[in-house]
Amino acid sequence: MLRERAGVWAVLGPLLWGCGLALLQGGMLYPRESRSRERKELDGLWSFRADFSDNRRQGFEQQWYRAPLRESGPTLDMPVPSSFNDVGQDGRLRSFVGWVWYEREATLPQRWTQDLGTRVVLRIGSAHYYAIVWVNGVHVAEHEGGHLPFEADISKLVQSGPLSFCRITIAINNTLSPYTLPPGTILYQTDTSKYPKGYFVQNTNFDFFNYAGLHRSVLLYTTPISYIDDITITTDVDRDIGLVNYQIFIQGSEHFQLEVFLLDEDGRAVAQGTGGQGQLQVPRAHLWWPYLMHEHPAYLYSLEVRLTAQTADGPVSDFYTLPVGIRTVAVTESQFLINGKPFYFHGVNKHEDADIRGKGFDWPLLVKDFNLLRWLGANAFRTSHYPYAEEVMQLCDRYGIVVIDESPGVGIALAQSLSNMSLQHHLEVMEEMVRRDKNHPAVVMWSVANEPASSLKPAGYYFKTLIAHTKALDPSRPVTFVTKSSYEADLGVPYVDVICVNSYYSWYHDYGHMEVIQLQLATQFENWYRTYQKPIIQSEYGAETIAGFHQDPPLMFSEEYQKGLLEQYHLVLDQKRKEYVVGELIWNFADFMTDQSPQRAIGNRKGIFTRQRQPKSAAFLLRERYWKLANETWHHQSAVKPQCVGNSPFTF
Ligand code: BDP
Repeated sequence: MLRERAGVWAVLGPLLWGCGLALLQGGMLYPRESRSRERKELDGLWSFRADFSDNRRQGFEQQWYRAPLRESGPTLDMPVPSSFNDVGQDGRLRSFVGWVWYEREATLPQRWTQDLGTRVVLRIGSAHYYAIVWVNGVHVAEHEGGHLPFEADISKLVQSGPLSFCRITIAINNTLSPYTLPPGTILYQTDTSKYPKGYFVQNTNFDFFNYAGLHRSVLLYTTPISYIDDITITTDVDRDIGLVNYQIFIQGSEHFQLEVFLLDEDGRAVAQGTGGQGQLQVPRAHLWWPYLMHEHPAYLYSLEVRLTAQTADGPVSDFYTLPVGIRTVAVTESQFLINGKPFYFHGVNKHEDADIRGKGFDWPLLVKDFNLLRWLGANAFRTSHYPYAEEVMQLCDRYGIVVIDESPGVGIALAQSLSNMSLQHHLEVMEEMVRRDKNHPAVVMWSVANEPASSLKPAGYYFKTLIAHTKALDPSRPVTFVTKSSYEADLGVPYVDVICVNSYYSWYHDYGHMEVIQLQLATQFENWYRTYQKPIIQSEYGAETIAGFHQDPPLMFSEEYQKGLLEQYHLVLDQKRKEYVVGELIWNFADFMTDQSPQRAIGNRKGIFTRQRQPKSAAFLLRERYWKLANETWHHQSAVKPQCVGNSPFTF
């Protein structure tokens, strides 16, 4: 079997993949407008074609990027951002594996094409999975992996001729290999009595649909040619003084001055500094507190960075403003501390997933989800099982929703996917992820993987190296991965700061027998804690539930069974959270799409909300629980405590 797979890769590999990745360089600041920066979103309809040729290489053989896509064959209208899978009526496209081609023309403001002091950057928020980008037929970027942004400086191309528009072509391949994140395998079926010639399927070991396409905005933005390339913020607190450590990287000039101002929410400067690095001190600082932990959660200052650089053509200025939350995070033997106070994660696991758009970013959906989270009294979520859109992280900062930020390290099931080649890619993905999300106060912990085969022999070295690397990239946050292995067999958990455990008692085991949950769950916690003396989060638990199915006494798949199962978990969580359990995250916030299988009735139905975001009975149960927990963990001096009243998320 393994040999067969390797053989497949020898054939498909060169056919499907481009050249290697460049080493990670520079910053990946979110593109914000400022006095010196403009942005232009390219959302909307793009031209699209899937390459259905047998080897999926026709697009390269015929160089579809050289001329407008419509000239090399028929095209479809494809919305961006969106997955391409569910918008059409062609079943072949839904399950397509291989290269798809996107193209769009953008008209540029004259200043962008004529002012040589302007730097024009093309930024792709997420292309799943491998992307190659051309502008006016010229190769400008290549990127491996969905979920994370990448950029290309296209100034020279757009400033070299009389054209006021540019043609952007993006070829994307959703093929997964044992060495990608997430991993997958292509299985060729060669028995011609059962399968047509050349028949293959893509298999994965993760439980969500492998949606693909341009999932987030593609945009153009400008900076001056000397510009603020990256900012790194860490914060600390000394009595009532907030400490903001900053480090700023500049590109395009070696001679420059930097000024930084920290503004409070009323726009008043509360501290200022100069130079590329330093510490700002904020007396009587407003700390960034999680939602439901403080009367004024999620206080955000603004760090205004002003650059004046000397260039051959004279002085150049660049301005960038970054939201900053002052807070601390620490882990003890049995507690997770935010600003020195014990924090209990009561929240959810999510997916980027919805009808029609698949994993495509969508503002109404995002706002609805945050309204539901606050209605629920959830103070946290995990970005299961990949980094979410930057706009999601920004809302978490603004609302005080705490995030366990997870990498796409999901479905690592084969020994091959724990090889050095996989590890190397995983280290690079962690670099990209930390680089993108390091400044979000809402992010309190990195999760490097979900349910890997952590009891296989190579897992020890793999996770030791991966976690050490992540800590070196960001010494200010704890690191974990989510396990489903047993406490005796797991070779990665020795290296984590917090143990995150998934378990599905009375669902995947002893199904139908809720009476075993309390004993099995208590044993699970006791074994892990006795072995490691580290705080534990129940990072997944839940039951498949078809909204509207009712059975009393409860039967599996009914709303009553989901509620009953949750209640059994809560009894044990209520004992153990007095000791060392520091959180509970339900699986899942909402129903979501998966591959087809006899276990999945049009997707995974473990949501407490349907895929259309309507509540099942369990949502009301959790809502009552989360608001009660919020009340218990309220740290503010004021006597006013959070209450869950009516439908308002703001009930103070
Ligand atoms: C867990 C996985 C999650 C699945 C869930 C389930 O982490 O991705 O969707 O099981 O089976 O093991 O519902």
